[in-house]
Amino acid sequence: MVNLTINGMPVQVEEGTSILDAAKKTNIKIPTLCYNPDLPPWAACGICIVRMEGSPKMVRACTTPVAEGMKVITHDPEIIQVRRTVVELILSNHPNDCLQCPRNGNCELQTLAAEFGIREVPFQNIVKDLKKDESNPSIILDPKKCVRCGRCVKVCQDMQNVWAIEFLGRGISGRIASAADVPLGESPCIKCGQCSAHCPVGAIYERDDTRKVWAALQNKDIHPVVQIAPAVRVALGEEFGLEPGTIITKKIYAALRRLGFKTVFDTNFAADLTIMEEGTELVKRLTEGKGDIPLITSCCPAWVDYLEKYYPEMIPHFSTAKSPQQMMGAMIKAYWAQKAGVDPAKVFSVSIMPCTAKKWEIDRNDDMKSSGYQDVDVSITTRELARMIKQAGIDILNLPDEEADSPLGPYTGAGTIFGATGGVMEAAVRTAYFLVTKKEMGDVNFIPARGLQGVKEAEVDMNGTKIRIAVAHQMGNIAAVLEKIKEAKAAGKETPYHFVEVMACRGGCIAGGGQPYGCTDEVRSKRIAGIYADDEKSTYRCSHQNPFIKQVYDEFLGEPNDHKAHELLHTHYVA
Ligand code: HC1
Ligand code: SF4
Repeated sequence: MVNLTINGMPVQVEEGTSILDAAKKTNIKIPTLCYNPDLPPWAACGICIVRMEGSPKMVRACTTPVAEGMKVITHDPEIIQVRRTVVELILSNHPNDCLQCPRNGNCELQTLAAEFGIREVPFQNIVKDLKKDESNPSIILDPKKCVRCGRCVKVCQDMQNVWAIEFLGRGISGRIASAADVPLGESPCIKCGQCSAHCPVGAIYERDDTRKVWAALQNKDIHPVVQIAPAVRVALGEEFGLEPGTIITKKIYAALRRLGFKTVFDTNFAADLTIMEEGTELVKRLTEGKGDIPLITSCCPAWVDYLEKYYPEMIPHFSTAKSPQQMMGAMIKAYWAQKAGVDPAKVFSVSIMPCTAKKWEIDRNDDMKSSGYQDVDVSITTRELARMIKQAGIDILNLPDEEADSPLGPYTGAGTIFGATGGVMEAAVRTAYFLVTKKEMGDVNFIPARGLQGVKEAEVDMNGTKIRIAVAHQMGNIAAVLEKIKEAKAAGKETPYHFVEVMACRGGCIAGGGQPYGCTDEVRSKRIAGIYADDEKSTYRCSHQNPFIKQVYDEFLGEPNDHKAHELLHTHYVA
């Protein structure tokens, strides 16, 4: 341990701790802009400067480790003036059009300017004439607003291992651009939105589709139907001042009705449906030798895009089951509309997702029109829904609890846990165990699949049938798992896994690119805890136990993986 003082206060921290983190321990916040707890610090912005007692020299708190006997001063008039000048210099290259900016109200630069009390900038305002790139279906790049903090590039290259964006040029003429400066829509971008979730300003943000939704809600000829994804319920509350992980599912249902949706369904129900289809597919591949082992999950669209682009030879391993979003879309127009006597041509189907890639998925290929119509018309993120609720003046936290509509609403705990890394695996194990053994699992908690470790491995014993599984999240962690599978195959060895779950974002969908800003591992853990709390209190915790799942198979689909289910609920992939 290292002993030092910060502003005269003694503090003891582990060796290697940065001054920035040590200060946090004494409840001192040193301002930052380029720093983000998900990423290693790289001292790009210079706002976090501090000095040692009695020394005129200033050092950057994010990259300077503590040392025994250090006497750190984090705030004095000169330090504050230097920080203010750094902010002023950034503002001198910034459009400063806060009122029209998508980050108005939650921009880290705006907050710094407010905290430093900047009233005028003593430097000439020179903003480069750079064009907005709107070629990507999920995210928009506005290089004019870039503050050159480098977070998005680090996220895309280091966390996600995609390398779709980079810095072009140096210093003041540096700018963020897609790799090789092609339009972002033509780049290798997988639409995960992690760059937008980590950008401190409005330089990269989600495409806003709320106007399409408002238009549908105002059209009297249209029947607007909505579904909400598992991870939305434990994060939307943050936009209204609640702690991460607070579950407000029933208030979201109520708010959606007040926005004008006539029917409110829950993607969790479709997650149960996915488990019936994917679990059956797994058991068939294992017991009938139909298809490649391991089976790999395919409900995360950014992951689908990644595999199609980078590992096309692995496509036969993908589950053909559509994602829950798309299964719900198909079921709404092909099944529910008929049952409810609503013309499917007049149904407008909206999904609320934690994810920006879902905007791309709704149009991924013609399988997304399996009902004969566009199965999901618009997908909006949690952040977009929060804005709609605020625009409508809905006091969501004081709404009465309401239920989702039947039969595509009621869900099991297995459906909810899809939102956390390892959740699809755990939900599949609960049902696969039943399909293989014809018995219910005693304790359905499958702990080895849980937690934030990048790759999790385990073995499940299903009455003597041993199934090896792997769970990977955060795209940069995936290659190792895929390479292990490929190596074993090439060497003619036994497969290292039978079933693999992959989610593109760290922590799974709870930390998707469309979730409320400010996601750290602490926030991820709280949201995950919310997901498992929802699971624990569910009446049913296994997808096959959902009475409404049984109903849709009896009334409409037949058996899992049968002809009708294949037509509506499965898809294909292309290299
Ligand atoms: Fe997800 Fe899924 S879990 S992909 O993270 O399989 O987005 O929440 O809706 O479709 O259910 C996202 C979440 C989501 C799908 C489900
Ligand atoms: Fe990279 Fe994901 Fe952003 Fe695309 S959306 S540029 S893949 S971080």
